[in-house]
Amino acid sequence: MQLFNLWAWICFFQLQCALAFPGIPSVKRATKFPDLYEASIAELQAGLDAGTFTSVDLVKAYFARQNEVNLQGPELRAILEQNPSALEEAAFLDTERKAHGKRSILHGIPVLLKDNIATTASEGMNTTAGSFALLNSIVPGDAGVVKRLRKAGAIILGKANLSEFAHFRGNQASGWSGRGGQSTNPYFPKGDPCGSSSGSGIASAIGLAAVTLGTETDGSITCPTSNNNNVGIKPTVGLTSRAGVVPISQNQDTVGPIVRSVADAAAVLSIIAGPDPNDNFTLAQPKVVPDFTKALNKNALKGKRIGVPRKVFLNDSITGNDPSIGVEFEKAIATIKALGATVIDPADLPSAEEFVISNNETIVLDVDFKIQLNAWFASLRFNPSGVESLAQLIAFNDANPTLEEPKGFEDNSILIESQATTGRNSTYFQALADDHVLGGSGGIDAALKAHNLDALILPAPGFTTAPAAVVGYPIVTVPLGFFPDNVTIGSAGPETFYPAPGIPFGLSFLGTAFSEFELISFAFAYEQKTQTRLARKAFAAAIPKTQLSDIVGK
Ligand SMILES: *[C@@H]1O[C@H](CO)[C@@H](O)[C@H](O)[C@H]1NC(C)=O
Ligand SMILES: *[C@@H]1O[C@H](CO)[C@@H](O)[C@H](O)[C@H]1NC(C)=O
Ligand SMILES: *[C@@H]1O[C@H](CO)[C@@H](O)[C@H](O)[C@H]1NC(C)=O
Ligand SMILES: *[C@@H]1O[C@H](CO)[C@@H](O)[C@H](O)[C@H]1NC(C)=O
Ligand SMILES: *[C@@H]1O[C@H](CO)[C@@H](O)[C@H](O)[C@H]1NC(C)=O
Ligand SMILES: *[C@@H]1O[C@H](CO)[C@@H](O)[C@H](O)[C@H]1NC(C)=O
Ligand SMILES: CC(=O)N[C@H]1CO[C@H](CO)[C@@H](O)[C@@H]1O
Repeated sequence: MQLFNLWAWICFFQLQCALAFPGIPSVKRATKFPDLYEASIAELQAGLDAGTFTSVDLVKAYFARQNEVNLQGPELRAILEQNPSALEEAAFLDTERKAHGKRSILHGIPVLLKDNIATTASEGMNTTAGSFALLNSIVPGDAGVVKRLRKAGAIILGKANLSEFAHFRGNQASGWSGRGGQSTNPYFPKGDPCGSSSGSGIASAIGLAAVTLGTETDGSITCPTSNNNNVGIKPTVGLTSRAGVVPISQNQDTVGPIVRSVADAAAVLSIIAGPDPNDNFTLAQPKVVPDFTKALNKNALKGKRIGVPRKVFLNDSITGNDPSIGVEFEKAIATIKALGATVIDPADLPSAEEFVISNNETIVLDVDFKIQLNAWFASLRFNPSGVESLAQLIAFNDANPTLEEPKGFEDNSILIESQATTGRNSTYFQALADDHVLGGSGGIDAALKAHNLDALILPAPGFTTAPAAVVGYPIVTVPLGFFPDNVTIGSAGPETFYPAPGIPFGLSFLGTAFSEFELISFAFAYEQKTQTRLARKAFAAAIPKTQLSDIVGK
């Protein structure tokens, strides 16, 4: 026994003994280098602190994993750019860690950003929202959330593909951009990754980065989280800064993490949340940013009251959801009861039926997008495409069909609809006020109040993001299940399929403004009990093979 322990201990520090003692060290090797498919921030941080590997090793490993699957093999097209300065940034942060210890739990951790989140041009990456009209443009500087990440010692690993302009371009398949092409799901060949934070969702799913960030206006964090077996947080509008994010609407846009566990999501949100003078909505948040990692309590659902807003949102003939989603959702209700919660079912939103017909959201987004995108173009130091306005963007797309309107991806209808708007007039303000009632006092808040609830739950697919979207409320999404092998394969665009066997779907926890702490705690309790993410892996070709053992010391 003693001998075994001794060798195990030595082998912990010496890779070579994998060869000398093949039986014993295999276990220890696994302990030494976390599997990057699943590795948590805490595991990576432990290895970095112990000196088992460095951030330089991590960046090399993630780049290699990206190269394996991005444009070859399954051609997932999740990554638009690798940060040419990432290795240098990693080396600097490794040296700093050795000399002074770590700045935060994100020190030396590689983070992938959706390509609508700005990074200073001198670092060598573009910020384009996937569009050639913004290629080589010079942004004024880092986005507010990127400033926070850098201050915390995170490494910006690269930019992720997305639905172009965060899916505010036209009737297009999810996950497509002119620059990146069609990104696809790692759980089914040519499966729909959903969007618009498609590349972030794909990359998180199979460990192409330690952490990813996405943005949501209505569904764009929740849906790629759901389709790719991830955990995502769509924060309350105004909790995370949108300064330096290619906009759709100040009333609905929000930035949040897409990662593999609730613990990682809580850690990342704790760092990116907070006020930013460049985004006045963030000045209205509660004075102290909570430490969301304190919400990670396995017993959090005990004694809580959770509502099921069944009307409309769980009606498959309205949502178009495959019945297999409902089957897994009913099991989730049972689990939540078993975890000690009282489930109120139904706990309907009074406004539920309005969401099927209301045009208020479209009015608000169309008006905001034109104003804010024109401001984005005006803010650029330089834009070689010459595009300076939404009108010119439409003209650019039409003039460059090979780049921006290839077969099956020609549509610009949302851009055109937005261009036709004439500013924030009384119709706009009425629609915005109506939205706040539909989502809030006549929607989510009404249901919470009527039944004295702590949160609501819904399957992530469907249009369950709409009530929270229009009022700016938070959503936390965790893995719920996978489409069964006999599901009827559907089409999601010219090149993608949905549903399809093995494609994951999520469970969403919803609440009122700034209820992230509670939602995270409920999601954690459910995640720890079910561990659904671990039940199924990506298809074989979509699982990158490079591990830290291929990099460290090589
Ligand atoms: C943008 O990408 C191009 C390659 O397509 C690269 O040459 C250029 O340096 C990048 N621009 C910025 C501002 O990072
Ligand atoms: C923030 O500023 C914008 C633009 O000046 C304005 O439209 C908006 O009402 C302000 N919002 C808040 C919450 O102060
Ligand atoms: C579901 O929606 C359909 C179509 O609107 C409606 O006819 C049906 O009554 C709804 N089902 C329930 C249970 O509400
Ligand atoms: C906006 O919402 C209100 C309240 O539900 C509704 O009465 C109105 O018809 C909606 N507006 C549009 C244009 O759909
Ligand atoms: C406000 O502008 C929209 C176009 O953006 C137009 O359809 C609507 O009629 C305008 N409302 C008023 C009251 O002028
Ligand atoms: C798939 O199998 C399940 C369970 O065996 C069954 O209930 C369901 O109807 C089947 N679905 C289809 C589309 O055949
Ligand atoms: C890092 C990477 O693989 N980038 C690629 C993303 O997709 C575009 C368009 O296909 C390629 O040009 C990049 O090389």
